[in-house]
Amino acid sequence: MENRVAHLEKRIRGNLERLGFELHSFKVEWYNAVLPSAFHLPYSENTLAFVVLSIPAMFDKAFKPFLKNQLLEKIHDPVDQCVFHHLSLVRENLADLRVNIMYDYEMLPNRKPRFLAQTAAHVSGAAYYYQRKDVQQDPWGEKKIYGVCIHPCYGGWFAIRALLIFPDVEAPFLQQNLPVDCVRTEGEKIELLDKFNFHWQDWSYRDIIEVKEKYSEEQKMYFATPPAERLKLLGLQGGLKRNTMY
Ligand code: B12
Repeated sequence: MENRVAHLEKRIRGNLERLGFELHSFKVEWYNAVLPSAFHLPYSENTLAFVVLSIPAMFDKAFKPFLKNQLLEKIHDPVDQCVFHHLSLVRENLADLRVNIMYDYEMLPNRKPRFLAQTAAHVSGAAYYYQRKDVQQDPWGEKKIYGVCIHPCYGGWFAIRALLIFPDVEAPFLQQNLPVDCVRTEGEKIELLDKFNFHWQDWSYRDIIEVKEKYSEEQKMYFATPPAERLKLLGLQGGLKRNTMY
């Protein structure tokens, strides 16, 4: 059983890591344990799952080649289409196994997200999810404060793209790795949540820790450009409707 999981993980990593994606395994039990039932993933507790992140290299290694080779559907976001394309290839490569893929942008009929990306990143050990309750002396009063994940190598320069769930694979032995609490002090945690909530457009929350690599000027320019102009920026035609900045 352990070998089967290790082998599976190696196969998926082989497909995704060279494209600027990161993969972190977890058990459904860990995710469901911190959420109310309305958000539970409907699988047994030992079910094996992976959270897929894109790191700064994804833009050059996966996205730009994808744009050159594919016919884009204009109504969908090109980065989402690129991620969808590569995860569909993973599915094809695993034709012998059932895999359910959930994307960060998918909503349920009740308008809740299909999965909570930040909770998945935290419980898998990929990136610490800093929330208002991590701060003792809360300065925000009545304001609504959204939480944010920080990756130990890439700070805020990454995105949480998808979950891969293997309904037929049980991983009772999987050991949970706790995420690195890299934003150490109370003051830095407050600064992080302030920046993410009130100044997210200036990118500064992403640099709350020293990072190994961040988005290139070109990648930042792409995400900062209104959707209708984005393809032109990369020398391609056409306008876009969905505006992601991940
Ligand atoms: C809806 C949404 C928004 C909405 C609302 C935000 C929100 N957090 O509710 C809006 C439009 C405002 C928004 C904005 C942004 N967003 Co947004 N958004 C989402 C989305 C699709 C769903 C989030 C959601 O609805 N959460 C529901 C709430 C209830 O969840 P929650 O607050 O985490 O509460 C749960 C936890 O606290 C948990 N819990 C309880 N106890 C414990 C204990 C532990 C240990 C843990 C782990 C969990 C846990 O239980 C709660 C539920 O009951 C996610 C992608 C996804 N699928 O998750 C991206 C996402 C959160 N957004 C993201 C980003 C980057 C942004 C923006 C910067 C940029 C942009 N272009 O949109 C802005 C910044 C915020 C701002 N200042 O406005 C990133 C964050 C990445 C990161 N590093 O954390 C995400 C993950 C998308 C991604 N693909 O990477 N967003």
